[in-house]
Amino acid sequence: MVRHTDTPLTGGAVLFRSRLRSVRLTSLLGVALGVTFVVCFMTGLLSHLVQHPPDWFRWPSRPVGLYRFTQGLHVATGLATVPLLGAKLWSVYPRLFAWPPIRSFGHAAGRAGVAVLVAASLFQVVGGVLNIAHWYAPMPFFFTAGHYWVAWLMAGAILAHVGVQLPVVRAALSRAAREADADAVSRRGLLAGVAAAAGLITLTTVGQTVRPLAGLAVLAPRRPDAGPQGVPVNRTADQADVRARALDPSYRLKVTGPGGHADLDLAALHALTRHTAELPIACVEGWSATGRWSGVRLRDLVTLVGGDPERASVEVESLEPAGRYRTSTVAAEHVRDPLTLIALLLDGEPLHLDHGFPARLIAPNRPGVLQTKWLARITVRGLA
Ligand SMILES: Nc1nc2c(c(=O)[nH]1)N[C@H]1C(S)=C(S)[C@@H](COP(=O)(O)O)O[C@H]1N2
Ligand SMILES: [Mo]
Repeated sequence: MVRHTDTPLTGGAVLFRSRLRSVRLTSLLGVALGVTFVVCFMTGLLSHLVQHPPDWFRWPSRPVGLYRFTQGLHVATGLATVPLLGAKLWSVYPRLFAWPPIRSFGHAAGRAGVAVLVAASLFQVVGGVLNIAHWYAPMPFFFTAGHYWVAWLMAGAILAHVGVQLPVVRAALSRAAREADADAVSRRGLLAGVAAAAGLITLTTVGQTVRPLAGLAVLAPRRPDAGPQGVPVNRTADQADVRARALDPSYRLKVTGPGGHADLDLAALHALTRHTAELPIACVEGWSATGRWSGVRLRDLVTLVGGDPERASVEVESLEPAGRYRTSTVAAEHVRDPLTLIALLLDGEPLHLDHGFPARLIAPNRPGVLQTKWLARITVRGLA
């Protein structure tokens, strides 16, 4: 059977004696990690584009739950990576102590590439888990920017790694290698264990977005049904420091467009034609929950101030005095969609303060971070 070629330094044979380690095992785990990485990378890139759209990028408003699906997949594959990555690092870590540590320039470059890959992978997985746990203390940088750039670094390191290792992997996974594999039975047990761990993590977290599995979501940081009005909350009114402003009786929603301006108090908002839509909040952190929202169509407000509801884009602004998510842009695709609402009610009741009372944006197929709460101002932009 093929063992890894780097020989651990003296004593290694005793230290690292598991017979399960082999090029074949590492290759199998590598293929599995390749699959989870590609899915995680593509869905993550998509989420980045949706949140920071360049000019050429258009994100549709339908199907309403598309982002819920892609982001649920992003977080689920990221979490499933944890045991796979752990097992893969275990399968090769004796090579860390290979002797001599550097044999040639090429060997040194290869080891440096692997070091970058390992560091980037751990950064992504650990950072992602800390982020969904809302534990930012160990990350003294803006998480999403770090997560995004290191993903590219990781993609480059993986491409280089695959380029170097592909012949090794192909040989290790060939039929001849499989037949010559004396430890196949116990290795299958190990792989089954890793697969079971990945499956268990998925099963106990994916309920945060797949509602029928909600009862099993014991490891999920957010339960899809735990929160006021049956919908979770990421940032409360007190955390956002909007309580006084949101409850102020002189509250007005200020709507500005090319044809005029409207200051709408609660009574005026409630007097406008009301519509109801069943739409999910799909948080980038992987949880989602469907609500029955009622309120005013955004396109009707655009018309009210003389904008073109088919072509206008809109800027919404929160009462929140500071914070990254106090404003968002609603592109024309979403403005014109009749399901895009300035919601006043959730499940027939006035919005809970933590869900954005007096008024919030809710649009189909839109990341949770862009479903701005506690709206203060709506500005209709020209044609975009
Ligand atoms: N003004 C404002 N709106 C906001 C946020 C915020 O921090 N400030 N958080 C967003 C995030 S990250 C999510 S997932 C949704 C959650 O909405 P909910 O609390 O009603 O479930 O609100 C969004 N709207
Ligand atoms: Mo979110």
